[in-house]
Amino acid sequence: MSEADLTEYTAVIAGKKVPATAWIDVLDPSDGRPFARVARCGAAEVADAVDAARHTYESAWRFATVAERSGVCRRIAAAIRAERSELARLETLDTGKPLSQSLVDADVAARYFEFYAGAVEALGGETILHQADRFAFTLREPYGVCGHIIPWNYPLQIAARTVAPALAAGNCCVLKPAEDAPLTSLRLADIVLEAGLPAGALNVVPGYGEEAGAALAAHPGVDRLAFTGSREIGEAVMTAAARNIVPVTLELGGKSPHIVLPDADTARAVPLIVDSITEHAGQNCSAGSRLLVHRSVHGELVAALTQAFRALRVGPGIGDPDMGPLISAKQRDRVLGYLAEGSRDAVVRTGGKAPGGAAHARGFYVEPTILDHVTPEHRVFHEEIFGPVLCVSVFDTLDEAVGLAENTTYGLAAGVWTSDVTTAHWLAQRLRVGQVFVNNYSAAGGVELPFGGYKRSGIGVEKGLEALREYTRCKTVAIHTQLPS
Ligand code: TXE
Repeated sequence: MSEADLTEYTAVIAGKKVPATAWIDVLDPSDGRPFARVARCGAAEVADAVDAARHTYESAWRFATVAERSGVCRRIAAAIRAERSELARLETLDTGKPLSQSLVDADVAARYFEFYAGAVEALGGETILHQADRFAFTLREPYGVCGHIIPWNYPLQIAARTVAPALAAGNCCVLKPAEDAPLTSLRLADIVLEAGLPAGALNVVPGYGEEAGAALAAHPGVDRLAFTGSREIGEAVMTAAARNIVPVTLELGGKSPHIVLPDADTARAVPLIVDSITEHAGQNCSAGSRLLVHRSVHGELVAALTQAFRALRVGPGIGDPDMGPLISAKQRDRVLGYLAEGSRDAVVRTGGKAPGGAAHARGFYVEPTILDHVTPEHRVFHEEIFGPVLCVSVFDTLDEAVGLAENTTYGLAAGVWTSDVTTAHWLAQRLRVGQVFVNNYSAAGGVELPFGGYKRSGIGVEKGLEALREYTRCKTVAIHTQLPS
């Protein structure tokens, strides 16, 4: 495809498409070929976007009534639903994920706007009656301008997850999508305008992280930051936030375990464990990437999982296989590096390499892989591989299971598989993770469920009512109520 044939996507600032001065090619992960190009924004465009957000905040959005904000969010949700197929197709071309997963992403994105449309209608402060001569109450006020830096794995879902509560709460936003998958964020910028959001309330500036991303994180006009991505860049964003003394939400991934006890319903567990590590080829912050299994069911469970992994159809996302390619050559090579090391340290039950054959020759594919008998000495036990790689470890006692689960700096999610209710509660309380799923595992599902990491998985909470509160600040007003005597 020549440059002239590539569809072009430009930044959206103050409701207008901004002519680009430089471009980034957008590759189709299923064959590595460019199919579009996107504006390479830098500090100047970010500054314009922050100014636009500030202007709309001060002149319009902060004075919009709750009914107006809620109404716009509902119309955005309806517009996303109306464009569900086209958004999903774009998401699949951009990220490589199977089409049916992208359709779910579009539905979840719509749900975020719907949920926060309703939630903001019920948002209020509290009254604090602490003295007879004083009436005090709290107001929940928007921050003003919020900066959102998002990754490439679930662009549409994560854009909506972070922007919907911010807008509903009365903030204006500058969104920096990942250079590897920016297209649905830019389409979202059009959709919100068509749905009646004031121009400048959501500005989208695509570009490289070290250019547009760093400029947004450091901009003194940003009142609050939200970042989803790698731990290293999370640290950089938090440092930038510290310099401007602004709050930041960080969602930095995980190494989430499934803990399978002898009394688990393994027939129920198998497909959900498979799904949790192969959905979007394991490029999911809350992927169930470790399996901690009781010795008595280890052989049976690993055999069933191996069979299920081998049956997965891997191919271009647009054909809706079970699993698509990884996002980029960089990510594929990173995962293959872990596999080379992991296959020396552990036992490869299935997978372990890039698939051969012409069908997968140009795309960024990795075989769904099970590494068995992984122990805490191995790097693959601790580090986020971000690929379709399940690392299996064996335990004998519950304390040992908790010890293994805790033996990582991450703490995002965990799956617990048991038919004993006391054990389930005991583990749910004991594990230092932000979400515990008992006899199910669906971290993405449920926009209503708060989601935030313990330990180095991040700070702050996304999703649910908690996230709406996080996009508002608390002001206390105290009124003297003593009549003059
Ligand atoms: O992430 P980056 P990468 C993890 C996962 C993956 C690894 C690397 O383990 O293998 O991170 O992925 C922007 N200032 N996760 O390199 O670089 C960047 O443009 C400001 C977990 O793609 O952190 C993009 O928009 N921003 C994860 C976003 O940060 C910067 C999802 C994320 O990119 C920047 C993705 C800078 N200096 C990766 N540099 C999750 N938690 O779901 C980059 N960015």
